Amino acid sequence: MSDTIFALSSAPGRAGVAVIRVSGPSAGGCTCALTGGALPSPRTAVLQRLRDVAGQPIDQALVLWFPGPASFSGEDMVEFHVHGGRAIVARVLAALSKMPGCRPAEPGEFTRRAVENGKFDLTQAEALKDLIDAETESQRIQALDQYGGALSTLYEDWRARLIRASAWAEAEIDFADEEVPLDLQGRSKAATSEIIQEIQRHLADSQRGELVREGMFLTLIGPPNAGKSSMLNALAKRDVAIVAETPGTTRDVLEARLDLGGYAVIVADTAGLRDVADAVENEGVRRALARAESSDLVLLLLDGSSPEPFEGLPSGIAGGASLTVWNKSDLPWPAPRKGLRLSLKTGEGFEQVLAAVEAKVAERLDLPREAPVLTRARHRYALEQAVAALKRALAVSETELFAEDLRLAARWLGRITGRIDIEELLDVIFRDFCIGK
Ligand SMILES: Nc1nc2c(ncn2[C@@H]2O[C@H](COP(=O)(O)OP(=O)(O)OP(=O)(O)O)[C@@H](O)[C@H]2O)c(=O)[nH]1
Ligand SMILES: [Mg+2]
Repeated sequence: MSDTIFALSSAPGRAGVAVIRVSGPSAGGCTCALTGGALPSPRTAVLQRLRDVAGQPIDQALVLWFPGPASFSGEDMVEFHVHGGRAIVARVLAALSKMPGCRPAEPGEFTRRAVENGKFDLTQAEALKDLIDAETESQRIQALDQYGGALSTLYEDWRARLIRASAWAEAEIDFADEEVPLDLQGRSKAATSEIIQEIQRHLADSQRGELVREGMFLTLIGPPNAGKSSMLNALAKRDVAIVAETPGTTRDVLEARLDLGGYAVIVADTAGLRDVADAVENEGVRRALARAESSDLVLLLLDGSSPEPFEGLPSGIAGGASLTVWNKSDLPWPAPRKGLRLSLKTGEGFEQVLAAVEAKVAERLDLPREAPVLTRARHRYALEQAVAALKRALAVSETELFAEDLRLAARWLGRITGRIDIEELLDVIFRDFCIGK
């Protein structure tokens, strides 16, 4: 019999309400012990006074009883909604820890039990963590879609079709000496090619799902004093970077995680590009270029009032700048400029620049609504392995080897949803699954 686990499920700290959850065989016993009465009706909120073992009142609480298996974890569960004071929460947790068979939950343990009890699969457990972590609309929508089973359905469908195709191939081995009525081998190969194409289409998504989930990188780059740090502060609506008249103020890469048009974007401010003798500033320039090279978008910010021509971005930055913006439109400009006009001093043009940045982000990340997208490197790796096995299968002539490679590919797909090798995967996935800590 498993332990009964408990934890504060709402964020720690002072709040109007705090939710403490208990899951396991003693959840009902804990409820009766704390309330001093019978179990409430299932799934009905009941206001009850909680008392400790000595009979001292702790708080008035809403008690919700969820008998298994119709609960989040699949086990008997109870939720205590207490007033969210630290002393109250500490007292309830202390009372629970004294109950026989009860112990504090490990991070992610409620969800882990839900997976083990078949309430949902691994992609849904990952989506639950993404939902809790979602900071932007796109992350929320994507996570909710995955939590609803969009990826599970897709991967399980491929897996089921592969298992069927390998069964066809094996049937042909069994019937080797007899007349096989249908071209099973041919059907099996056709199904395999079709699945390869579908997985490859799913893989060729420019990593949009992963970028939505993890955030995409936007780098501000340009000559010293152009206003890059002012731009970061304006986008972040707070003082992230030091702004000063001295060219060469910024030397490190500074970043802020922002919500731009509903997407998570990590915006980096960098050192102004110029050739100098100063070793520290040179290192700053090297880092600026390295960051721009590895970014998804590059915003080139130039000083429109400066008479010195900008030599252009080094060729290392593939694709060049995604956007060119000329700052300091409040000052006289020596020549007309090609690109967006902006004054970070007066705010003129800022809305247009913001809209242009958001449009670039959306263009890169806008997700096709019809098909679920790949959201994790773990899934990508398994899908690539599956495709490799399927391609090998099509290249061999022996039916046994063909069927074996198909089963191997099905195994890789099963690893994504957790149909196989579940124990090993659970450890990896739930290690950092931790709410409010
Ligand atoms: N007149 C005017 N001054 C601006 C504008 N934007 C920024 N500045 C000023 O330009 C100077 C440089 O701004 P920063 O934001 O530090 O420029 P930077 O590109 O980060 O400079 P480095 O870190 O040295 O590369 C500061 O004195 C700002 O106040 C603008 O639109 N108009
Ligand atoms: Mg700066």
